[in-house]
Amino acid sequence: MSVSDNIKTVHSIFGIIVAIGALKAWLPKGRIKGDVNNDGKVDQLDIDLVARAGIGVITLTGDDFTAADMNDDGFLNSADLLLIKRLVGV
Ligand SMILES: [Ca+2]
Ligand SMILES: [Ca+2]
Repeated sequence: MSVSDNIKTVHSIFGIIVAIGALKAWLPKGRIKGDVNNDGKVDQLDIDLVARAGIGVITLTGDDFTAADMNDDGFLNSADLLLIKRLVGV
């Protein structure tokens, strides 16, 4: 592999990272990841919301969904519940 091939590889990897960054949903300024009910703190109430959304009892949309989707994979499930529980420390 030549130097120019290496540079091309680096460029394409960078391009993929930029593309992933563009697809990722970003929270508006001031909104905290995990703060699903938007009260300024991440606590048991937010854990309950993620748990209920994860089993389909409630539906989260927009920024609430983005705040709840702890691992940014576009789904709400037990992985997000685990991450928010870790964040809260329970
Ligand atoms: Ca909250
Ligand atoms: Ca998720």
